[in-house]
Amino acid sequence: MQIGLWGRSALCTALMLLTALAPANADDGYRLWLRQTAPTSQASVEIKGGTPTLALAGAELRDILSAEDGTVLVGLSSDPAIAALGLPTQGLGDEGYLVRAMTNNGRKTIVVTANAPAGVLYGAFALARHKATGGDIASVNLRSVPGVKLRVLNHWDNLDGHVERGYAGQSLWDWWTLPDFKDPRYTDYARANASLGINGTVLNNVNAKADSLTAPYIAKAAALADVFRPWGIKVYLSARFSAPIEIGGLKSADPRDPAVAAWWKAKADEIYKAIPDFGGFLVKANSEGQPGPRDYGATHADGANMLAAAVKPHGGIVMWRAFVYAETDPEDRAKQAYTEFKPLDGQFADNVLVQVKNGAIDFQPREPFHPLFGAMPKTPLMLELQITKEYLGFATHLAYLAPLFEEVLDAPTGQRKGETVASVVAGAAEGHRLSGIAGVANIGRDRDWSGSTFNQANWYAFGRLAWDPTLSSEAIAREWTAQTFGNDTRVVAPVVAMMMGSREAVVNYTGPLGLAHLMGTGHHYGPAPWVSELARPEWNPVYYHRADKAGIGFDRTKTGSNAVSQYAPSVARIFSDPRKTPERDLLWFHHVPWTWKMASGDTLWNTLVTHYDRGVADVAQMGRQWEALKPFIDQERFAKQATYFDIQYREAKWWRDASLAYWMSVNGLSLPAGVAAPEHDLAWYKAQSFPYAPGQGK
Ligand code: GCW
Repeated sequence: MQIGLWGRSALCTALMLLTALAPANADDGYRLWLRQTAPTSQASVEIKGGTPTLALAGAELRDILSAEDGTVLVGLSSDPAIAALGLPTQGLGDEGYLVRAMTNNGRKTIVVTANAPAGVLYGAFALARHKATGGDIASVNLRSVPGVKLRVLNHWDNLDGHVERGYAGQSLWDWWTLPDFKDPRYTDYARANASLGINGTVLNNVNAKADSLTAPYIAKAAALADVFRPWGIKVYLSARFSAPIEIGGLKSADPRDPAVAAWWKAKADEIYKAIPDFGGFLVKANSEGQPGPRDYGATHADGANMLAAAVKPHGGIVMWRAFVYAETDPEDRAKQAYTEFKPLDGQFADNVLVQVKNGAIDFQPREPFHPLFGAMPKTPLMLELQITKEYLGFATHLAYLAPLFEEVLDAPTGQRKGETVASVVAGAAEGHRLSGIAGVANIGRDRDWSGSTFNQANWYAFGRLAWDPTLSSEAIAREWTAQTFGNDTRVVAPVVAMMMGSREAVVNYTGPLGLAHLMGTGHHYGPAPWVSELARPEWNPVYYHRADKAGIGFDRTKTGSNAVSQYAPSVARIFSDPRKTPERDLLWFHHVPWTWKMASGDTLWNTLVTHYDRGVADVAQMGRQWEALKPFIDQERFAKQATYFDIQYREAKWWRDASLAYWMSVNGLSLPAGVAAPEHDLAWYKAQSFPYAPGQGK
């Protein structure tokens, strides 16, 4: 369309007017939790040393500290000016930091220091967080060392831009315009991660294409690595195990074949030429149709070690996933990873980590901790968490995941005295050199990065817990809220309360009391506990809940699959006994009658109904709490979230109604007096279909 001169200026005036009328506090969420506005008078920041990372640290501090805060001294602990101060920098390692206010030559000074540049950057962000959460600058004294070495995002991003289980738009990586165009968002992404201490990112989906390992894609990954490097972030790639066949022209990918090993070695050399600090490979092998060493009768250790040898000369590592369940194995799916991997303990090369999901099935709203934690003491186990909400309401539902992460980290393994999943993962319990936590990212091209403001909190919480697995989910919620919505207790207290109850609400309306895997086929959106006709038994929700006229739940005790025997005896004893098993996990481990008496004295059936109702009521309550916050939240983020609560309420009710309609069709029971009947009959719920639901695998 042609716009004439007059038309254009009228349009400009109209636009200017519109801008002037728009609420001054509109906010699209792009800035995440990094929202501090520059001070009117900047502090004097002295950077000792010339690395790009130190310069970034200095720039962050200039943006947040004002002249009254004094002089800021930024640099490595080895710098003579800083060494002369005699600060306790021993034990900070490569990434820990020290931030301290002191008087130096009679001048008020804040020192931000570490043994290596990345630590200084983390110190700068820690100071920013301290300030934004109301901390005093004049007396600041912060010291922290990360509890876990590899703090890595896993992007399930395909090369065509589709993100598997992604609910925040297309992939952030525009592979087509890389390596030439380095979208400024790549820098903003790196900065956000660095602010949390995330130090690695796996760029492509674990359901990998071999193309990622071809020369053009290595060049693209190298361009991203160049952007991320100054922010302390290493790039990793998911490797397709059959790549030697697909792009190498070999006949086999057998890890014991010297030609295959030589191909990977040459490939690693090629990658390291382009990306000298390349982190290494992540591998999903022999799982859900992916190729792997088992195709050749070799073990997972054979496969991992062959790749580990290829990256070892360059200091690289291999993250080998334990998420396996065979297409032909009739064993309880919850047992298969342990069965396969436990015997391999001690056989992995010293630059391999085995990456284990938090629970034994698949990122359900609640799962007991994975029995492999504590059971492979000779192998560093990397914890894999899912930040994207595949099973917790996609982009729209508010489900703050830190309580879920915390629940697994705090779980005692029972294997050794005082040992928890966190201490296994941190490597401390078993004395490992390597340690790691991975999070399946919830980041995409959506303007607000994660599909909703509250989803940003899950990215944030992942990063904070990966740095310090002992942090409490509530403390993290508080600091995130203060930085995201402003440090006003009238906002922080109610928002934190909403967040803290939100995951349990999702558990209650989707699968209370240990139920799991009841979602729709393929897209995983919405309830479908009735599904029973899929080819493999463990694809069907009925496999997981085992509801019949008499009762409900999966018997994983001696009388059933005996999955409980994979836990340490002290833990197994608890899970074997339905009276000792925490009620939240009851139906995960036990098949019990509908009339089973719960601790409250009420029946299982009535209790189940109460949980569904509580889940829906909690969502309604969150919606009301949010409404009350309207005066304090900018219009744009407020309105989007208010709509999302409407969606969540509708869907929570749908989960409850569909589930109850189905359970009643199985048990023939009626609802307790006063409980609302499902809105539709079961046939209606079964008839719903969602062909274009986002995030599906393809
Ligand atoms: O959670 C399931 C997902 C798959 C995913 C798989 C995995 C990347 O539904 O989409 O594939 O787990 O973790 O490998």
